[in-house]
Amino acid sequence: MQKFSGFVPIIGAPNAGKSTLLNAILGYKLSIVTAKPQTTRNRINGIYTKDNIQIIFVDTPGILDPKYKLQQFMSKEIASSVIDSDVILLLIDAKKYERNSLKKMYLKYKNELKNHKIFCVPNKIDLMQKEDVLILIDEISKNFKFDEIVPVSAVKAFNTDELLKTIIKYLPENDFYFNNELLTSHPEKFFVSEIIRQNILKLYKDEVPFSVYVDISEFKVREKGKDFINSLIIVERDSQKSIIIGESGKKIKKLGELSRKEIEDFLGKKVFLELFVKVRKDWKNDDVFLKKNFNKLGLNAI
Ligand SMILES: Nc1nc2c(ncn2[C@@H]2O[C@H](COP(=O)(O)OP(=O)(O)OP(=O)(O)O)[C@@H](O)[C@H]2O)c(=O)[nH]1
Ligand SMILES: [Mg+2]
Repeated sequence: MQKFSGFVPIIGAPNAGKSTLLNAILGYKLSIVTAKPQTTRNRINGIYTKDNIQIIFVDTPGILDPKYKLQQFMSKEIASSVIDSDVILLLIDAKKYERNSLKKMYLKYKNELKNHKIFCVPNKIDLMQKEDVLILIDEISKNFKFDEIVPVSAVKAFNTDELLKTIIKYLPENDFYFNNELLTSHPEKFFVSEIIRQNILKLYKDEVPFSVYVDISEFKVREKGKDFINSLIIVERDSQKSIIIGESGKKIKKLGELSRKEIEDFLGKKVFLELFVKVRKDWKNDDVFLKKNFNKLGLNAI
């Protein structure tokens, strides 16, 4: 049987719903989602395989003008995910549509990637009246030359089947890149660190979650008994270390309990989770630190 396969990055402004869309299509909570912008920091691939079709969706960090080195690394993750892609999904928050901000992203990617197919995917249409969605589609089609416009609601998985069908029409004939059963090519360790980071985003306020890097320093799989996971929560300043730990260690205990349960659900087995907090001054601007950590997780594997 002929096989069709390709890479489909999901790009767009922070908080547009890119990770939610990836999870909705896969039917699995792979990528972390929070109400806060700049949740996703790396490109994360989710593999959809059905019959003779394999689509490697790539969730990406939100598009922004980098203000510090971590954001530069995040932007590089977007650039490297679009370069070898087949169809690009430019996701927008339909409720917050502004012609000029779409134009900025559209021109950037349209000019850089002349031979790529680009779809516009207005998301969050569950928050809109049907007539307003039609007006929006009309506005976008009059002002831009996207290959397709497919509105969706990622949260309700509404019209995501239509989106899949439309992507499939554009897929090149190609052998599968990955084994049929694989849901992602990233290591488990990466998702374990993301689960902890998601809970940090939920439990702590203000800039604290954005000053945190979660490193899995040890992950021992044990045949008998629980897996052993040691995680380092790296912060930028001493004051943030005390906030993460909380009064008499209460806060970090809660973080550990919540994360352990979710890691156990994800891995399908019991784990022993140890959390430590360490200060690395201004790691968000530390080239050596960022290079080492962005490469370490094997995220450049695809
Ligand atoms: N009502 C509604 N909310 C949505 C929809 N899709 C996503 N959201 C919400 O929007 C917020 C951001 O979702 P994410 O999936 O984390 O957005 P993202 O684009 O991955 O964000 P970054 O990783 O920060 O760039 C979350 O609170 C989601 O629940 C949708 O279709 N409808
Ligand atoms: Mg995201």
